Amino acid sequence: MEEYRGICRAHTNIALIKYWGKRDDELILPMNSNLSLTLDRFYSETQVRFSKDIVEDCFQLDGEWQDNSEVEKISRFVDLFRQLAQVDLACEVISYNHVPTAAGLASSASAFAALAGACNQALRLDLDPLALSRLARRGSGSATRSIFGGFVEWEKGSGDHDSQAVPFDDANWDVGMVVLTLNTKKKAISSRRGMKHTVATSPFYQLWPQVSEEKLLEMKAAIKARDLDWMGEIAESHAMLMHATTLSANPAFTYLEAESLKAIEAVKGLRQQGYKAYFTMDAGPNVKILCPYSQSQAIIDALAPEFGADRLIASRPGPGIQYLEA
Ligand code: 2P0
Repeated sequence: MEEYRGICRAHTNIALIKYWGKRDDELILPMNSNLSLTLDRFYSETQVRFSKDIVEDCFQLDGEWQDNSEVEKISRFVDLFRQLAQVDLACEVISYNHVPTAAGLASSASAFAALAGACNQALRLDLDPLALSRLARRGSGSATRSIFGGFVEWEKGSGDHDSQAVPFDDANWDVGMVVLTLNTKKKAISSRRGMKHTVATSPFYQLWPQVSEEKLLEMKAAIKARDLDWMGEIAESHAMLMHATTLSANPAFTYLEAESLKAIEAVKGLRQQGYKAYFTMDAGPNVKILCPYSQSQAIIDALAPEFGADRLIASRPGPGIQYLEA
């Protein structure tokens, strides 16, 4: 019987220099190069099976079969791999997100990176990691970076052929993140929609590509110097630049909530107590704290009285994708 299987694990990542805005919606080409840290604590595991037995594409996530609109997204993505392999079989995708629901982290980065890896293995495409990151990009921009571990740069490139992630630093030193979850509800404005609206309507957005490239260069120097204070200052500044573009969109919107602002103040308070702790925020209200991993438990202990210990999760840097036995 003609059947191909693959199974792959990919970890999520948090950007220190944000991806915000596309120059090509179809190919998912970003306006600016960006940089993230892959996290060990949160990952997706995805199994794909192509077989004549399967009548039509289907997709199960965390034990639940998904509806047509979700299956369609997966099908379109898997088509890229079917075309490369010249295979015309339907597939079954079974995926688990090992992201505590309470973490409130988006999982599209780890999800599409894991599915890309699983398809690569199943269809014996033998794609190298750079080629795989270009394909993961077509599922979700942030998935581009989840192919690799440690600090990863997504080079915006000049087109589909070179808009890809490259590993920048293995992060094999005392660095990590604490995720502070403030709200786990599905966000009202998806990243995809939020960035599109911002690019189209914010007069501040024209500054974004240039400023981001400058901050990226500085961030790379700070990482190479392993200077966490310098990294943290750039990360905070760049995150707020992103949120300023949403506040200046028309109509304006924001992902910040009242508790996010409290958390930002609390992180600044930690610094006054001598911790190396710096915040970043993405397309949601949750706050991620960049810190030396060795300080993460003390930071959790310090924030727990105000925010609750069950809403604080520490992570070390994580690895790139892992092929698991099919
Ligand atoms: C990032 N975000 O660099 C930025 C910062 C959110 C804020 O990448 O439309 O889910 O699928 O490419 O990758 C989230 O956006 O968007 C994201 P699509 P994606 O992490």
